[in-house]
Amino acid sequence: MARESRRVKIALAGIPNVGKSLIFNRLTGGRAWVGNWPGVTVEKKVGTLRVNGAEIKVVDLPGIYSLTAYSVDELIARNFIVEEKPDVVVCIVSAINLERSLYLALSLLELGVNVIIDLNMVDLAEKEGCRIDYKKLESLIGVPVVPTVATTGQGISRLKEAIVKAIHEKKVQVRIVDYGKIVEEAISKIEEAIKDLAPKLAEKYPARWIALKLLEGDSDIVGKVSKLPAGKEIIDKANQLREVLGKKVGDLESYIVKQRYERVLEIVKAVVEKVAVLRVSMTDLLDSVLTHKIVGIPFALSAIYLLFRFAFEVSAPLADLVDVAINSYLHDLVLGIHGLPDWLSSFLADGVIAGVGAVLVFLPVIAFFFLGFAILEDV
Ligand SMILES: Nc1nc2c(ncn2[C@@H]2O[C@H](COP(=O)(O)OP(=O)(O)OP(=O)(O)O)[C@@H](O)[C@H]2O)c(=O)[nH]1
Ligand SMILES: [Mg+2]
Repeated sequence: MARESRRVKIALAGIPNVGKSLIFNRLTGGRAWVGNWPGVTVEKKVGTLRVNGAEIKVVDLPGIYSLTAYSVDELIARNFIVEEKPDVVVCIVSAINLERSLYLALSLLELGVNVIIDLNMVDLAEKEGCRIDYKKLESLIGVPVVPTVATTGQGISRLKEAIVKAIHEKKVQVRIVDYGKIVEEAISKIEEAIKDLAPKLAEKYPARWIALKLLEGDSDIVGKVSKLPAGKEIIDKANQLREVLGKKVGDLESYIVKQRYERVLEIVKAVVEKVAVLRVSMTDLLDSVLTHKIVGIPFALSAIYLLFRFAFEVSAPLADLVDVAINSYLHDLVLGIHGLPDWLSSFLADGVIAGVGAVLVFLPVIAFFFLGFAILEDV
């Protein structure tokens, strides 16, 4: 009876900046109780999702990258999941940071969580020329995947439906990563010891997860197991195996992280499709018309015509000035010099000055022509 009256509860998990707050608001209508997680000053937000007449408690977990014991936020998230056992954890995955997001998703699955994936920011991924085959992702990790755009609300109603469905159809995928034969054998041995010697612990956590954490040397879990009556036996066994494995694969914690990451990369490679970005700018459009081998001809002829008109018309006052200065003023000045023989003044005025003047008159035209040409070239 008590179990039946227990309020259904879901949690939102995700790496920082994945759109968790926006999704929380979209699910709860933005109304939230805000406080702190017990004993720490990390903000805790709780709201209510109302769907199909049901009221579901929504808890916002801190933004985290994995579920280690190294950070307070990660410990908060995993302790909440283990102690409070939310019916569903919505893991918000960033479509533009799939690797880090999926690392967290796999860590949640290994913890035996009933996960659904909210593949958020699909709009940004598409803009970057990246499409994610979410159906394939779904089949590879064995849990539902719902694409969303938190900023516009796209996909949110399907996310709500998926949450309701997942509450009734628990899917667990603790063996999502294969750690290789020798490590898997060690995991199985520790798992058996846990199930035999600490059955209560195995009810709370998946035994495989505890085994993994003992092999990784997770301080929180080592501490918890040590406190149990049969804890020492389990820890001794794990340490023995750690030592043997350490000689074969090197540092076990790094090895385990690396294997998990390789699985993530395998999944990412299988689901990400790079698509050409169709981003036609105004410049591209104009270029394609203006440089077309047939359509471009009238544009080229018009441009040359305008260039000539620009050169002649803009330079006309300057050319006139040069003409007046040389062909009239200078010409008359030389002719007016007293004492010069007629043949010499005529040679200078009508020959040298008129000749140079005829060329100089064109100088402004040429200068403006090149100016116009330079402008055209830059455009
Ligand atoms: N284009 C686009 N932007 C998004 C989407 N989801 C979130 N954002 C933007 O991403 C930024 C982070 O969103 P938040 O909701 O604050 O993310 P968060 O996970 O709560 O971030 P932290 O609490 O800081 O870790 C904001 O600027 C959002 O507008 C999405 O689907 N599409
Ligand atoms: Mg936030």
